[in-house]
Amino acid sequence: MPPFPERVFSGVQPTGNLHLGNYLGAIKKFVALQQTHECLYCVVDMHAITVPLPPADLKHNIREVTAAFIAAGIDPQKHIVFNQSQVAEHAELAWVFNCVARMGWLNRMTQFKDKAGKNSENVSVGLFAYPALMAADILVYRATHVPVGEDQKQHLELSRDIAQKFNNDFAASIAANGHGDAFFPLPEPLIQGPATRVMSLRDGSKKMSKSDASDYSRLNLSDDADAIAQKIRKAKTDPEPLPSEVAGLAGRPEADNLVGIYAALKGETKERVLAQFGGQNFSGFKAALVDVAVATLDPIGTEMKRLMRDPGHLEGVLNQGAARARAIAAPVMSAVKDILGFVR
Ligand code: AQP
Repeated sequence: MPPFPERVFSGVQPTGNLHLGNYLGAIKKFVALQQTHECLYCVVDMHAITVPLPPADLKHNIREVTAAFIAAGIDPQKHIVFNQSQVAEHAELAWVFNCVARMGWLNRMTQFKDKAGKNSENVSVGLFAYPALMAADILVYRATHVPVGEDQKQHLELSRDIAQKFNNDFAASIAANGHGDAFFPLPEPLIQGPATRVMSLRDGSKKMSKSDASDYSRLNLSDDADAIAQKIRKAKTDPEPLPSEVAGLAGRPEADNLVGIYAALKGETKERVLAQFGGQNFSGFKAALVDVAVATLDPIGTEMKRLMRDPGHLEGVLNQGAARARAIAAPVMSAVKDILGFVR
């Protein structure tokens, strides 16, 4: 396989209620990677319509994710910030990948099973095919690195499988068209740190999620300082004091979650957090957690609200980003068509 130049791609769905899990699992890493990589950050609006979403909400949410990216520290001048539906090559390559991916592969996706639940006959075909579109999002830029939360690990593995199968199935044509022995890189997930899977504040066995009916289950990026403090104070815990070592968090999912959140917000390890707070009860620890959560989230929320008052500016960012994204995606898609044997 040729050495593909390093390029980062990741996306966030505009499905409302952006939360601390999205921030720690993804957006915070997006910001850091800007220092070392060429990055594309995408508001994946075509993924958002795999479930019913009123058009006015979708429009608001697209602007809100864009605002969150910028407020968190993504620089849309240096890197590319855009929405997926403005770059038609995502959908074009997704169709090709629908024809490369196998039913059995998609049938194994746990996120589809979780989201479809008992209703699998009645959900959209798009929800089932979602991981093939995600593979296209990444590979239409031949991106090599993808920062995501733990919940996306299986989808990333599927993206690698699709890239590998395309490279194998069309090996002769890839070589004949001058692309050597592989056309797509096998993208690497970037999933590290103490908060790759932030859990609900109400139930340490459930992922913090936009769609949880309880607003107390998550810290929204748009929450003000009072809401953050109240939600952390009410967060579920257990009666024991905090342990002094990470091993002592086993079987204590709520304690583990809060320690992981604190560590991620402070840029520390869980070991160091427990060296400081081990033996203390939750009330003191929660007060410290409120301070660090407010210090991180309140400025982001305030800046998001300011940016949301100027939708024209946000749309300008997306339009400009889409033009730059298209300039990368179009030649890749043309090459894919040649490799497949389409006449153009
Ligand atoms: N709880 C989480 N902990 C760590 N990372 C998380 N991510 C999501 N939830 C957590 C990461 O955030 C990025 C964007 O996620 P998404 O919007 O594309 O989709 P999602 O994973 O479906 O997010 P939600 O919040 O859980 O939404 P619903 O409720 O609709 O299912 C991804 O990198 C994801 O890993």
